[in-house]
Amino acid sequence: MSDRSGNIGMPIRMFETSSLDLIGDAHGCAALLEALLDRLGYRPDAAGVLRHPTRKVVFLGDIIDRGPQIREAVAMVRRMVEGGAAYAILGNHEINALRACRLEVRQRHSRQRQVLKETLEQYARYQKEWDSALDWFAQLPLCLEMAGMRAVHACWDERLMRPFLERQPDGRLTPEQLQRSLDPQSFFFDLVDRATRGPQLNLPGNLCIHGRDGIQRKAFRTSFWHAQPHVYGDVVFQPDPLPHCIEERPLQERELNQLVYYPPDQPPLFFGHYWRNGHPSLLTPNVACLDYSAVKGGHLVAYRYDGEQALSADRLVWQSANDLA
Ligand SMILES: [Mn+2]
Repeated sequence: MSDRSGNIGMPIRMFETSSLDLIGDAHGCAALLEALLDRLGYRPDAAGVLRHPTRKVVFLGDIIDRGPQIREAVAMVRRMVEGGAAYAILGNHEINALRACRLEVRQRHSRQRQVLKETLEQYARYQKEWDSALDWFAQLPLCLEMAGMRAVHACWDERLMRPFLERQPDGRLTPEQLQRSLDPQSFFFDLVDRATRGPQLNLPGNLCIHGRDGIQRKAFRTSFWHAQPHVYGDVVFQPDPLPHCIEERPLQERELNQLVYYPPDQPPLFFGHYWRNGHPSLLTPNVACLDYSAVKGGHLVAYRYDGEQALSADRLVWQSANDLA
């Protein structure tokens, strides 16, 4: 029985383990998620919580939006977290939902509005359930640091994360901090933006990226595990390529200062967010991105972590949308 009596964040039947299965962005793909969990050995208990006898899941955020079964995905993940079978952290899509629905922020980008609209439509006849989901999102942590590893939705920037974790050791944003994260001049804006969206660089001049999704962008997502990047092409980390002429353009001092670096002597770091394609692989021995575009016909990817400080690609497990058909 899960506790519905008010303590929404309170896990029951917790046990300590450093055997964790980290899972990338599910984006409303409940059937795919269930299939992956089954493959990983999670089975429903009497209360319907998917559970493993010795392991727990860490969901890396972006459970909502885009996919066909958003309510089901949220319910499955939430039951696991509340049942002590999993942890979950916030993605930019949950932050976006909280801002729109709780802080009543009108989204500047029609893209964000459009994406959230799909979630709101699926919850349209379940308003109480949506309110309750928002309550639950509001108390999820922005990051996790446990069992010798770190997890965040997009990017771990120690310069922002450490001062935050010193104040909030559980990694949860207070309502005031979430409110303050709307102010682009604030520490909490930088913290939430960096953690859930990752670092970006603006393109020089009037250059634009024409994305496959039909959207033009004036900035690109940057990697944070290269010790000494020299040119734009060294740091671009997104499905859409840079305008051809600037791959070889040297990074300016000012741009180098905007980059983030996660060094190889730090604990293993897991994140999602970046819409990777192809055969799942590690980025470095201590950096793993587990988002392989599951909702766009890619793979839902897990890493089976057992406390090792050097990650191994043979611990990646995935379920592909095509295999379910
Ligand atoms: Mn994301």
